[in-house]
Amino acid sequence: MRQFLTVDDIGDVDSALTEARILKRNPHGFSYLGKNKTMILLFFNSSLRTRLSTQKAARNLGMEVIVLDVNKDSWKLESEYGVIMDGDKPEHLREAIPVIGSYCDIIGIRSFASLTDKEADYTEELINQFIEFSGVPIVSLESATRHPLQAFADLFTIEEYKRKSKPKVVLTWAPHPRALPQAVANSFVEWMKVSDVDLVVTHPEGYELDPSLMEGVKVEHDQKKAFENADFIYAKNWSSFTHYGQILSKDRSWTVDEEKMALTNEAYFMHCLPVRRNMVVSDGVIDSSRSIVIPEAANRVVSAQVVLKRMLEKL
Ligand code: SN0
Repeated sequence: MRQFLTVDDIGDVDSALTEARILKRNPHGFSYLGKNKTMILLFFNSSLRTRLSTQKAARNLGMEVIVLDVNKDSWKLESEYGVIMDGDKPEHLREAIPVIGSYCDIIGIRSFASLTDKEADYTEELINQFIEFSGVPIVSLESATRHPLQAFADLFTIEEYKRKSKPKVVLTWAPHPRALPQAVANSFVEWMKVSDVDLVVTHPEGYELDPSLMEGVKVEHDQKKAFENADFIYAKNWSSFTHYGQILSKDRSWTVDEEKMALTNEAYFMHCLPVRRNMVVSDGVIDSSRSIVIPEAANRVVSAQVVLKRMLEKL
């Protein structure tokens, strides 16, 4: 695997899940694979789970890991081409990317959507430059439009907790004080579409996701109706795709609370975290026995480890 950005990069999902089970049971069984190999993790944005779980996964595989907070610890990087660099950015990505690539065997990158330039975000301008110029395999640690390590961990978690072969999985939009990317929702939809689940997406008008992703996906604008008989409730805020990057609603009647969870088939509650309590989800739901946000986060090590193992095997 030379890149991990979308669900297409993982190939057969069932074999990826089988590998995840093996690695979860035996996390240190392949520590020879990463011997004398180095991974660099580059963060253009904040991270807790991704930063820690990806390091843990790389170390389980025997790799050395270097973490760089680009905005804090490095030169400010210019990304535009053809500009006269007389401003506050001393280094261009065109040099920085191959330099970073020369120090390591795999690069992981987190760089959120700008939410101002839809075209640049949805063509994945930044991560594609890393793919083109770094000379090493690239792992998305959340790019402008995708968060594949999260969605893979989510799918694995659903597999672990499901009580029927084809569970009903509901992705619900929830209110938030800030404009957030669509990446987590996009990846969740993309990974659920290739899995054996009955997926329903619910959101207020104006929060339609990228139509090319939503082809064949059920949308129910009545959140309560969507919750009926659900086996998993996956909550997430995202900003508008059509009115790109805008907050159209902060309506707290969309908050996931006990009353709505009572409509479900004793559904499990999931969220990628970090989560705004009593905006996205009530304390009562996230603190209940139905909440699986902690095991879901723990599975981030597993999804990262499957991806890194496959990359190491192909180096
Ligand atoms: C990011 C997002 O894409 O939604 C990362 C999720 C893994 N979330 C946030 O930036 C939340 C920040 C906040 O203010 O709550």
